[in-house]
Amino acid sequence: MHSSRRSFLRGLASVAGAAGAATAVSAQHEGHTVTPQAPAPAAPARGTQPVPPLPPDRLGPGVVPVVSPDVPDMPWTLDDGVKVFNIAVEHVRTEFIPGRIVDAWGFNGSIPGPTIQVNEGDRVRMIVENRLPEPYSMHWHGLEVPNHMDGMPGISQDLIPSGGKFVYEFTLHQNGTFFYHSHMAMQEMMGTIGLFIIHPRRAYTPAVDRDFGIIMQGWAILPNNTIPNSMAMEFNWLTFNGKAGPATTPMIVRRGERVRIRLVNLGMDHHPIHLHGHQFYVTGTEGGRIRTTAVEPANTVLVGVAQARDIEFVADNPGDWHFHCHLPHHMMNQMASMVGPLMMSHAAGMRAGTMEAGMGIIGGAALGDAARPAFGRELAVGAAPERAVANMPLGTGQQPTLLAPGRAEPPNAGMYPGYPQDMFMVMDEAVAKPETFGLRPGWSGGTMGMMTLLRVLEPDLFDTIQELKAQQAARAGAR
Ligand SMILES: [Cu+2]
Repeated sequence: MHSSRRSFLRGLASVAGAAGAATAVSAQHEGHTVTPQAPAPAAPARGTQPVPPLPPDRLGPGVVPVVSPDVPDMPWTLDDGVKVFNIAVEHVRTEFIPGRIVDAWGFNGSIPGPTIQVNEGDRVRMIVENRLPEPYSMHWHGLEVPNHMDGMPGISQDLIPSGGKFVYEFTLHQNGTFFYHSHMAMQEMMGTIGLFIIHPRRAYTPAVDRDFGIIMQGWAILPNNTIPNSMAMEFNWLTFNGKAGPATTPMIVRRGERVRIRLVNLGMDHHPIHLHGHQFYVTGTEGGRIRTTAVEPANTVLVGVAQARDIEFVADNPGDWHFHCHLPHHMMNQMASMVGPLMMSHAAGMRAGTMEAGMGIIGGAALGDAARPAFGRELAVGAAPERAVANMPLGTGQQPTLLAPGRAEPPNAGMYPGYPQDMFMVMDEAVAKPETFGLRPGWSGGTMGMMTLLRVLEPDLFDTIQELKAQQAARAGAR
């Protein structure tokens, strides 16, 4: 049963391959004289350049694996020289910050999906299983694959029905930062994206010591809901690799190391990503490596939707540095205009409302006078100071829906009556992990939304954190 299924899948791939090889014949208009053109200089067809393959389980000389904080790597098996990936697109329950539970869509239990890491020259087979309640197809963003492997619904393939599978197979002749995602717009907004890193045969010059990968996503999730509104045009949760600050795991580097960070953006907003304490060079785009003579220094790089940007720098300024989107609204959690009375400690239950009545939040129109204080348009003056308004699990009263059992509540939650959000909410303990060891107490208060940390550490602290990580891994293994 199992082997016949496998050969069926393989057959599916080869049938698709034959179809894609068919040559289109163009019709000529009658009566027109067609002047024969000189043949174009011979150029290799896309995807046919000979690339000496690496041993499948190795990276090229000087290449270091990409670390994508908070996201696992996608495992693969080898079948007759082909790297085989099993990718299931499915519902995933995740947590943006402690207590903020989200039900969205991802791959293999992760949002964004696990990071694919392969080598230039590899042949890969992607067995995509659709566990969504609706049809699906997978697009390989930026990859020069045969047309019928491109995952365009209707154009290049039939959609994969719910419960179905489709096998993609192609050879990788590029290198750089790519990604995989649904080609159905609303599915993109539900989270279906993952990194697809193709390592070069040998390291770029100069080689880096650390290589990180981060995917940016924006979400519209009403208070007391766990499911993103994929049609919304206003976004109140912004994530790096599926986590919002301060739950984003810091990037740990040793002082003096050369670092690459790969940034990928898929959503409704462009993100200017800023690094503190250092200048960097933009060394790559979603199209591949930038010529060394063309790089320019910066400390902020705009990563547009559907773009990738690689940045590189020497981490020679010791300390803990913010690395974040610089759009002010993207440096916050649970945006104020979507919160208001629903989160009040004395609110009598949920008021579902309607979209028409104000983004589904409160009674009355969102732009009407009644909603002015709740929407933060009358800060201090008309903001109903007797009301405790918080953007987080509240310190007082009942908060029945989103607070996971056993979570410590931030001590200052709800302490600014009428303020549209708690601007400085310390939750060091709730997000503590080896990578946060040694941070200044209170650090988590200023790290929200699309923010993380680059920690440029002296060897002692760097080694201590590695030891803590090893202990944590050992504990997890023992469990
Ligand atoms: Cu942003």
